[in-house]
Amino acid sequence: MSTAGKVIKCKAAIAWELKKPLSIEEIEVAPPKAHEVRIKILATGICRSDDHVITGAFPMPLPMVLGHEAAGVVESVGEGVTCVKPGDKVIPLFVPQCGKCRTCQSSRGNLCSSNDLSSSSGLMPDGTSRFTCKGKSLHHFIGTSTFTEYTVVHENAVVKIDPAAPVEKICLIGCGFSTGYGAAMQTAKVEPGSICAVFGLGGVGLSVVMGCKAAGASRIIGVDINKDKFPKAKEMGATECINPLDFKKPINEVLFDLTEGGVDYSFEVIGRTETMMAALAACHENMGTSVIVGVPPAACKITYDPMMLFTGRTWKGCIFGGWKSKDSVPKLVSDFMRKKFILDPLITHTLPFDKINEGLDLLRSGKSVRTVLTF
Ligand code: PAD
Ligand code: ZN
Ligand code: ZN
Repeated sequence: MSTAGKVIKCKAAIAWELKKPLSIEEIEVAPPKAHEVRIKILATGICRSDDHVITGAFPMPLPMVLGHEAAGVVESVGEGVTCVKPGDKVIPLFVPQCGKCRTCQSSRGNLCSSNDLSSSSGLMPDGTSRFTCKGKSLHHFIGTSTFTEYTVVHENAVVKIDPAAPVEKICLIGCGFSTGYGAAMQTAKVEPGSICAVFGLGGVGLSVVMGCKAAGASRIIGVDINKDKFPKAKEMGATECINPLDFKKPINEVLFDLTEGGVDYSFEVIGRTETMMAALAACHENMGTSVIVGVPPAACKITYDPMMLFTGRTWKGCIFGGWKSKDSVPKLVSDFMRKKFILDPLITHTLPFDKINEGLDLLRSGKSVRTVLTF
């Protein structure tokens, strides 16, 4: 019996309060309105950005259905949707691409003005929610919400991919992999022979390492306070790894000495102001570029000597690796299918959706790179 046009009752993980485990409950998912798409989620990764909402570092209105790195199949579409149809395999896009706004029209940017990262309303573009639980309305997370069996997204925030792609792997193209790989390839535009430093060797940091390697970097220095992350980083392309806790000197000075004057490209893939500053200071005073990838913690400011930039350093940031999402995600999936890159080493754990809190604990304890939840 078709579910199109009807409310679907299904399981979802709800963040009711800060710093509490997610609660798996039955929710109601309303049918998609005009220009919206209802998706059956098949696999979703757990990203540190989801946990940042739970800790309060990334403030969002609660209660909320988190999750933003997923793959699924279209269950039904609202009026006027032509980009996908029921049965299509898709990836939801937390950075949408409307094709009409100033950023979408420019060849340079990717942060479509219809995104809900900047506004953090927790609602669909029309200002309402499609989720309810026990009579209460639940918020959507950055236009995606994938910790649920069914979700509704705007048509600008979903793209069709190769039906043969394995969902439990390519879900990482929805965030972690693309964010890291793109930070190196798209945002920094790492050149062959460059020296790179990657601060933070989680799922996103390792994807930066992969991007630096693919771009032909000659040295890729991994920096992490958890040395258990080093073997995998080396497997993915890091030429050396260092632990700031092993040195008396600040880590930027260590990197400066190791590279005789600083790296060409540094990436902060942790989300801490101290390491953002250290990554900037670690790059060459004139030719170095530092990219902020880690989500800056709420209400934290950085004070720095403008001489750091005056001498010529470049400081940038990127969301979703700088990729225009609708244009790039299907291509990245095709590149994966053609074995241009691999995702297996990033996936350390696969768990059933019910074990989502176990997956979050694995991330917090540093034991996992990516946990993928299957439904
Ligand atoms: P993760 O927690 O798996 O990895 C972070 C790594 O940093 C871990 O290996 C830690 O051991 C390490 N670390 C922590 N503190 C320090 C320190 N002081 N010095 C050195 N290393 C340290 O997270 P992730 O890879 O899922 O995400 C990394 C960041 O990227 C996080 O802030 C997340 O919110 C952000 C992110 N940004 C985007 C974007 O679009 N910009 C997308 C996805 C994730
Ligand atoms: Zn993410
Ligand atoms: Zn746009």
